[in-house]
Amino acid sequence: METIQLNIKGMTCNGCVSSVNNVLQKTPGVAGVDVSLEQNRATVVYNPKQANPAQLKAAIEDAGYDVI
Ligand SMILES: [Cu+2]
Repeated sequence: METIQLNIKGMTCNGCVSSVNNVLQKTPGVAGVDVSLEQNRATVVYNPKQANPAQLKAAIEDAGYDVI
């Protein structure tokens, strides 16, 4: 397992946090997600054999947020 922190732009409320949480948890290979509204950050634990940072970033962007 690997852990990555992604800085996210565009989250304004707990609904946004839930959206980001959901898309990340639906991504194959993701084992754990923690999204912080205060820090505008998602911490993701993933299996590098099944997921990669580009896929995680794409999932967040597809949900309507920017990864910076
Ligand atoms: Cu929101």
